[in-house]
Parts: sequence; structure tokens; C-alpha cells
Amino acid sequence: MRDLREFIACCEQDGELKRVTAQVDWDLELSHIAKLNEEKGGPALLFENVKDYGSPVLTSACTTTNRLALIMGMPKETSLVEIMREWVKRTKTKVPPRFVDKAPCKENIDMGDKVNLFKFPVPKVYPKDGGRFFGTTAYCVTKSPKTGWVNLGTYRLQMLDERTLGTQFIKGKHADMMLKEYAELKKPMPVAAVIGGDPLLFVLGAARIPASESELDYAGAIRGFPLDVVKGETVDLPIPATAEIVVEGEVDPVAMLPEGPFGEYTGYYSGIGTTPRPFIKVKCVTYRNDPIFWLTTVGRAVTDTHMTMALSYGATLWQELEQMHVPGIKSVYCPPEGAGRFIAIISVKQMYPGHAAHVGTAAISTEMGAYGLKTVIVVDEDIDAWDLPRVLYALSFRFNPARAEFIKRGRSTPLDPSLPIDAREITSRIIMDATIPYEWKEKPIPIAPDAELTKKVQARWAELGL
Ligand SMILES: Cc1cc2nc3c(=O)[nH]c(=O)nc-3n(C[C@H](O)[C@H](O)[C@H](O)COP(=O)(O)O)c2cc1C
Ligand SMILES: [Mn+2]
Repeated sequence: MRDLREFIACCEQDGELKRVTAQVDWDLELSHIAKLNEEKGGPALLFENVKDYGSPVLTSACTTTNRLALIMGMPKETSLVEIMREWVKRTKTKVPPRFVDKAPCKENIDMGDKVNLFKFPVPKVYPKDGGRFFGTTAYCVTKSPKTGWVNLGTYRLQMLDERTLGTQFIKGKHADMMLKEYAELKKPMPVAAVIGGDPLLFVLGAARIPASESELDYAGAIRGFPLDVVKGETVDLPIPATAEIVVEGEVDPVAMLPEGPFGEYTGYYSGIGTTPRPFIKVKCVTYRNDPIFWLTTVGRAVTDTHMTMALSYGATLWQELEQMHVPGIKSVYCPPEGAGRFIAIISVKQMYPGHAAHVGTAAISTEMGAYGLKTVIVVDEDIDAWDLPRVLYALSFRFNPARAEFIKRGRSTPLDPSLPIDAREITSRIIMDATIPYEWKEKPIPIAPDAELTKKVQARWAELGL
């Protein structure tokens, strides 16, 4: 799959997409239709008649495991855990992108005064949002001025005026780390905010890929071929050739403008009112003919963003545990109900005393775990990580709170509503070992029915009238 259009065609063929031809208002109406549709488990939507605009808006692309499987190029019935297993397998060897000269994303080029972000049908999502957010699926391409490492990160981008996008690069995110490097050099940071291209790039932009690694190389690895990229018009950055819309510009590391608020995937606003934050001064916009604008819904779980993150956070956690050579990992699951990021469940085949503790402490040391992850549950191999009733069984009958580990201080997300609004930089964590300790000589004896008698009884089922 090379672009959003191929994904749309693929969804349509599989009965996973509906075109909405009735006129819909970009101002709240569109997002509310998308959200309600997602809550009913509906298809991806392509809004073809957006009020005041002539180009379409795509929503709900990632809401179901069916469509996540299609994005991964797998059969649509594939389960989330199988999709993650495949991600882990395919990303063992990274495949860097290759530069091409011609690209569909250059079909239209608006420079300088011609730039007008209001040209695109950017929806307003919730009534209390500070404005229209150009970036929900947009990923920012940036480059480290020190090492040349290219990063893709999905960060919200607010339309502040025709040529300005407000940013929220949370501390320690890769664009924030790079912006600090530019600040040391007293230079603005070139950036390209991209919508579309291979849909996997949005998923990867939102994924917790370790620092110094490029999401573009992961995309190549998952696809099995290098991604086509093209140089920017005004920025020296690799831009996915099949992107729908590319916004090129610069971020001054010192200048700030009020940004926000925005209804987040936690179901809450991340702060109160606006906050001064860095912004992108847009120099150039390039786009395909009839560009497709792409929105992911946020707000109460579980809908589009939550499913995206359940896949990408689960897969990257699993992949890093493999990279750390933690043995015996059977499955990993980061429930979409926790937006894929606050709770992780890991199933392990224990092979030595302290193995479950090894898994738990390794998990919170990964790129994914060292950020907002608060609860890690480790279960034995007879329980699948996604089998929540069995996980609750393990928490009831195998878990002893005295074997929980508390970590008092860890990096947090300012989006976590469980922390006071002015103290969200640091969180605590808990590792819940819900396994039977490996080293116990006397282990609880599981009840097993008599096999012979079970067969006999089954044979009498009809006679028993059951
Ligand atoms: C819809 C959506 C909006 C997001 N908004 C932000 C944001 O405004 N700021 C931020 O730091 N992360 C945001 N994230 C999370 C990042 O995409 C995620 O942490 C990712 O790891 C960032 O890339 P990086 O690891 O290369 O920094 C958002 C994710 C999604 C799916
Ligand atoms: Mn990154």
C-alpha cells in the first residue's frame, strides 16, 4: 500500500468504507458524525461534500482491527495481537527510504503570500476546542541538526491564522528534543507537517519508536520495500512522495503564541484555556489534486485514536522487549480502553526466579513504558495478554499485593487526568506480578477434571436431557 487513495480503494472493496455525499458542516457536525459512527463500530467515512469546500475529508480509518489489518497489508480478519506479532517480526531489520525526483505531492505548490491553510476543509472537533486543528493525523518531519536523525511525530497542530500552526511538542518528545538542539544553535527548526501518504506513517508518527531511530525506516521495514520520499521545496527534509498535503515551515525555538485547548484522547482537556507554545511559520504548502484531508477522532475511548495507539504502543513495547532480549514473552496487550498507553499486560513463560520481575522492570524502561505507562500486569503463559477475564482471574487468584512494585517517580504525560493539573510531569507506576512465582517449591495444585469421566459424561449428554 503506497498511499491513502489505495487504502480507501481497499476499504471500499472490503465493505469497510462509506462515502457521505450529503452536505456536512466542517464546524462540529462532521466530527460528531464520525464519533457517533465509530461508537457504533461503523465503517471509515469519506465526506465528499463538506460545506464551503470542494475537497473531501476522511475519518475513522483506524477504528477497528479490521482496518488496522488492512493498513498493515494483512487479511482484514486478523486479530490485534497477530497484527502486533507481525509488526514485531517485520521491524527486526529497518529499511531506509529512497529519494525520487517526481512526486504526486508536488502537483500544486503554494508559496509565500499564496499560502492559505483555510483552503483545506479542516474540521472543528469539539465545542470547547480553541479552534480548528489542522493536525490530528498530520505527522511532523524534523531532522536533528547534530546527527541528521529524521523523526516523524504526530502532534496536534492548531490553525492560528492562514500561515501559522500552533504546536504542542510535549517535553521529551522527539520534535521537542530536536527543537532544543536548534535553540542551542540559535537557529529555527525546519519542519514539514504531512497529511496522508502511506497510512502507516500516521500510525508510526503516533508510535513510540525509540529516540535516534527513524519512523521512515520502520515504515520501509513493515512494507518490505523502501518508501519513496522527495525533497521539500523550502526545507531539506525527506517528504513522503504520495502525501496529500505538505506544510513546510520553520519553528523559532524562542517565539511563542497562545495554543489550545483541545479535547484529548483521555476524554478530557489537557489544560485550562490556552498555553504559550512554539508555532510553525508556514512558508510553502504543496498538495495533490483534489487533496484528501484526514481527521482522527479523539475524546472518550474507545474510537479512532485509541485503536491506533493500542496497536502502535503495544507493538513498540513488544518489539523493544524483544530487542532487550527478554526471554519468554508470549504476548503483549495495551488495551484501547486505556488508549493503549496507561496499562500494559504481558504474558510470559517463566524460566527462572525473578523472571516476571525482569519483564515488568524491562517494560517500564522501554521508550513506550518510560513515558506515561502507569500499570504493568504480568501474567503466566497459560493466559493470553488480551484475555481480560482471565487477566482478572490472575489478579484475583495469583496476585499478592505484597509482590507489587511501586515506582514513585517516572516521566509522565501532561495529558493524564489522574494527576493534578499543575503537577503532571511526574507520575508513579505499579508493576503487578500476577504470576505464580517460579521459585516456589510448593505451587498451588490446579484442579483438573478426570479426563475419562468427562468423556463418559459428555457421551450421556442427550440422555441427561441437557
Ligand atoms: C491524534 C493524536 C494527537 C497527538 N497530539 C500530540 C501532541 O499534541 N503533542 C505530543 O507531544 N504528542 C501528541 N500525540 C502523541 C504522539 O504522537 C506520540 O507520543 C509519538 O510518540 C510522538 O512521536 P515521537 O516519539 O517521535 O516524538 C498525539 C497522538 C495522536 C494520535
Ligand atoms: Mn520518534
